[in-house]
Amino acid sequence: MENKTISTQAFSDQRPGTSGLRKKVSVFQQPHYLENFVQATFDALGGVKEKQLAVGGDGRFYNREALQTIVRMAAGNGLKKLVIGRGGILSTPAASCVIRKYGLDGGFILSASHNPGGPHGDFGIKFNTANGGPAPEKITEAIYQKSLALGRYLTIENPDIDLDAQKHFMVGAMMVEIIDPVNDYADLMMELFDFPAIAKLLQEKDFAFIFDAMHAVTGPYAEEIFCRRLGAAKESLLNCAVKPDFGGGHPDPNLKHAKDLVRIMFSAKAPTLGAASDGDGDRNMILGDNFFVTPSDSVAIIAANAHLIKGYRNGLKGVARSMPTSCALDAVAKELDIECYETPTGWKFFGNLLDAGKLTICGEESFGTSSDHVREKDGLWTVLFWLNLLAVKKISVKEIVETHWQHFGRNYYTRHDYEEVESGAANKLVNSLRERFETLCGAQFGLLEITQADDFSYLDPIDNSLSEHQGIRLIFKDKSRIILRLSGTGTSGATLRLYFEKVEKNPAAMNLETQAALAELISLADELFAIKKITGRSQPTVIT
Ligand code: G16
Repeated sequence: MENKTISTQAFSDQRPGTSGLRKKVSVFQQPHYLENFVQATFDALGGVKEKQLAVGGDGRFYNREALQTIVRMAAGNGLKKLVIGRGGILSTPAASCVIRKYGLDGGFILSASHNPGGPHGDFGIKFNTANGGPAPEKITEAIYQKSLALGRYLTIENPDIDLDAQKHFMVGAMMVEIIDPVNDYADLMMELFDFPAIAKLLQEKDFAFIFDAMHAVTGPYAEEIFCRRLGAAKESLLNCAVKPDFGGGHPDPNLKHAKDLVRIMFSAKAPTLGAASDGDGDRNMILGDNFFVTPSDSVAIIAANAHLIKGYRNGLKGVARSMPTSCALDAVAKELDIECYETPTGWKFFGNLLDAGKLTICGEESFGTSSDHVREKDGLWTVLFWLNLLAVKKISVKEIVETHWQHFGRNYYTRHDYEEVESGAANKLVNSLRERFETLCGAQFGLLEITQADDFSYLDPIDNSLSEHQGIRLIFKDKSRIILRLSGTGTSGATLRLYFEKVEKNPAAMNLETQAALAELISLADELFAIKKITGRSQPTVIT
């Protein structure tokens, strides 16, 4: 087994986005592209000699090939030990769990999350640190800087390893351990939730549950947790075979892409709870019988009811949401008399607060919720939380949400995405708004008065790092908000995200259709941002 130093040329486009480096598969298949990023990461860590890392992915196309490359490079760089999920599989929350449980120095997760897979789809790689969470900006920036100057990478000559048997072996001087990708994570879930109560609920005649794994990574996790450990019927699970192209689907658990589940949940014989998860298992969608739970409400309801759930009986240290997420969580924090932190979009921004013991629950509008049990958002954790809550409350999902609104008020909320917009046009739109903050502040449009127009920036209270330009905010006198930002996870052109929120405290006005309730704000945004004129688009691509 010969150590090799391979000469390479730097690529200029390896700056990680909101969550790791995501590109078309064909970009990753270019000679040296993946190798350069992996070497830049090792170099940014100051080398990996004596370190122990994990690696696994969401099973998408190129997962196994990339993993073999990482094995050879890890050995070539002198890594002490590499822990691999059997079959190359580790969901994002399971990777976080494994890194924490075994005290590893970090790990690679091979995933482009909810982006489509297959040879013409997307691939991605992200690095998580020893706390199990996404590398913070100072590390991702260091990786990028290393990638710009890279002239060589280290590897060894070694045949592909067998990824499918659970065992220990050596690759050169590096120890490899292939672990069951599901067990550690499933054990952790059993510590947090009342499995006997959920198992009992699943057997009740008038209760039905359905989970859609969307042919992505949560299939084997769902089979182990819901069927083997909780006794759910096999028929409760949809699309559990992990497929490299996600069965041709788009593994994003929202009303547009989780089609099979949505059809069932919005039918005459809908089950009590329906849920779906994304490519790498960190996102979730929660549906009741003919009812959609908006993710911003889900995290608020989770926080408000956490004291009823085994792992959270001792109360919450604090909560956090990303800036575009609705302020429903803030109302809960106020009543619980705990801090609610507002961070930029990206799970990595919760990491410091979680590590400092300031937070228990956090969530984002982008279908992400989790707690301090790992350092990633966690799709199945959220589904188990809702199952456990239903077992305690014995009312429907809709009743849980409506009771919450009656108590805390309803934050009407929607996100409009304009995908694959020409990048120049998207930047023009954002920049022209930035130039108008002064005139917008104080402007009146009908009954709507803008009291704040700015660009969100975040000073991390733990390490004092400053993150600027994290989204444009128009905040109105009645606390309504319009937020505009560019996505950091797309792979073609730019994705414009517009977020609309209106707070309703009048119990008699809480049952409007969401788009109708927000219609005034939506048409104001059309007018103020000149979306059609600048981008040529008259409709959003996706509404959630
Ligand atoms: C990632 C991040 C999330 C973020 C989401 C959307 O999720 O982990 O924190 O909210 O992207 O980001 P953007 O609006 O920039 O596209 P995932 O599930 O794609 O890893």
